Amino acid sequence: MHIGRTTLSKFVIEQTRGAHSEMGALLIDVAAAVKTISGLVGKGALSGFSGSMDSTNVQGEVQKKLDVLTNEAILRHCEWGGQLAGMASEEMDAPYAIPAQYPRGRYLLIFDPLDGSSNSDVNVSVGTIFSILQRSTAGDAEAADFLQPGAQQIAAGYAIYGPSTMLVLTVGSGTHGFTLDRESGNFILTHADIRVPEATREFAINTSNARFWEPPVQRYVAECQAGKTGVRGEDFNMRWIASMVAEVHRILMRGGIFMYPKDSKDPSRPGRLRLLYEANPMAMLVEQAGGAASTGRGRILEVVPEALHQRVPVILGSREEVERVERYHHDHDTGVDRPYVSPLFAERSLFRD
Ligand code: AFP
Repeated sequence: MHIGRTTLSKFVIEQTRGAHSEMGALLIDVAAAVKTISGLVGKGALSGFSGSMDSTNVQGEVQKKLDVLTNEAILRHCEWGGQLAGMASEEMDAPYAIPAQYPRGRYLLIFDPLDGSSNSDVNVSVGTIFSILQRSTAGDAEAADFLQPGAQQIAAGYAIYGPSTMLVLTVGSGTHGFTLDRESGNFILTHADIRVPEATREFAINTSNARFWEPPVQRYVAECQAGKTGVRGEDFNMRWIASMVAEVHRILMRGGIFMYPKDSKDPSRPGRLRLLYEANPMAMLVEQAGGAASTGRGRILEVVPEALHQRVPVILGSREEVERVERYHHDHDTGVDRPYVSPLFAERSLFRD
């Protein structure tokens, strides 16, 4: 029993009173969608929805049945309330227009309905990520309306479907975690004002891409791997779940750094993760918890988006480590990390052939 404890509904109504009270109602609908998805994902193989569809999404990725179903769940739960001008998602090429029979509002909801979905077939944690922006006027949203820097987000959050289901949320005043009480169906505030530890000895990166990374990331990871024997003088630990939600959740709980940096694997992509519905909401949550989120060359929240499904390098987590990786990028870009070569030796001369 949780009588007297703060429910998500109570929290959002209190936090959004005034200028954003309509957004409070929207967040309650998002939470209802999350409960539906939690039920679906929690059934595992019993749901009959494991495996892939015959379709691909706009990024050319094969869609899982659960990608499509969870996308539908969010659309249906959130389209009717009159708070939204439109929705956009990883699973839809273009923004979703609110059906004619429902009123329109000024908010924009953009989401990844099932992040890490390749993990769902192997019973590893997955999640939902969402971001809320606003339009200056009510009416139907176009793709251009979503192209706002992350610093303009009004709210952001994720749900993690792990051993327990949690919803982690920011409305711009701290990052707060709610745990789903499966008996009462309520999200209960269990992690108020989460703070990311500033220093860490744990990093997360897909090291199979090491040969494609830029030198600053190779330098940082090599130093972590060298541990006590290297310049850091301390041993590090490494984790990789391949589910950004699970990775960010661990970092919010106990610190660490997560990197999906720029690489040369596919030169048409500046990174793997999507700016508007993966990087931006996570960056806002991490910054609101006292951490940092960077592309390596600047704050993620200041990137000006050019396309709905744009990708971006992501380096986020404990502030000291993110700043170190940024410094290594700066060293590289300014040549500080390269040994000085005398012009005498740089040219064909007596000393070189
Ligand atoms: P999916 O949602 O397509 O499974 O992708 C998950 C993800 O976007 C992110 O959650 C992970 O951090 C990252 O991809 C994992 O990528 P790799 O498979 O390249 O490690």
